[in-house]
Amino acid sequence: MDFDKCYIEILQLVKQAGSIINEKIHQYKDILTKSCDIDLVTEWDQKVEKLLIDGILSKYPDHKFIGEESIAAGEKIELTNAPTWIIDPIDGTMNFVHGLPHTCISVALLINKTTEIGIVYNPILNQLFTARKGQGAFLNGAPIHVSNRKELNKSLLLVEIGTSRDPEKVEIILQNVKILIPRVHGLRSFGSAALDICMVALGGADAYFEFGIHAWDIAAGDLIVREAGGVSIDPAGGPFDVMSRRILCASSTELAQELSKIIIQFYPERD
Ligand code: LIP
Repeated sequence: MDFDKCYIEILQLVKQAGSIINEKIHQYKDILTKSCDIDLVTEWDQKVEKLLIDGILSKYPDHKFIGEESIAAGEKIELTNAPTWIIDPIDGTMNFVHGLPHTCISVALLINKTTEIGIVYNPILNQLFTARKGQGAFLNGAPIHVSNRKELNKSLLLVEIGTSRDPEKVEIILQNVKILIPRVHGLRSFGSAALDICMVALGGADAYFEFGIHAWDIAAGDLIVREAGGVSIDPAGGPFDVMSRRILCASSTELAQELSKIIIQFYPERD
């Protein structure tokens, strides 16, 4: 497979998809719900995903997909060794619905379960984060690097509330906020896992963790943060598993491990 060619093709498709998001973010949208009444989806999530999948299939008819909206529509989730595109057409859908310009497209290509290409694109703020395995991470073509911070007490952390209102999960989120407030410089919550990870890759935040996210929210970001010199692990300290619905990424192994030891864990049901 010609990765250079494939990378250029997917970038073109992502830019095309981005112009739809740019055009629609401040317009009226038909809103549907998924797992609960605040798990939102718009017609544009579905249309952007279709544009990306149709575009990829026209060049690579045997490639597989794990796409947020196709899965919501009942397709099976299966990560095999085959070339697989993991796609979130709009990550930060709630932000998109409200017109908050912190929303993005997230696309990753995995082959033999290893991520080769990761792209996260916020078309509203014109932030294109890209990475290819072994080639570094970039924002709009310029190399980016994590902060290298090692100490939790000097760190700025990203945490998310998410859309689950399961009382046990909500309680764990609140307890973790309580545990962390006295131990860190600050906590922030932007509403997009993919962009949170890119902020760690950029060195603008030092760590991010979340329970209950999906492969499509984190697959591209995982490669971007690692190529920027950071780490992704399981929030309990073990190896990262893109299908586990859990992630902790940080600017250094020391920070990731320190954080993993003090947070209360939550294990969501797997997809
Ligand atoms: C969102 C994630 C975010 C999480 C939300 C939601 P979506 O993805 O990026 O981190 O807190 O619950 O899952 O649904 O906008 O693609």
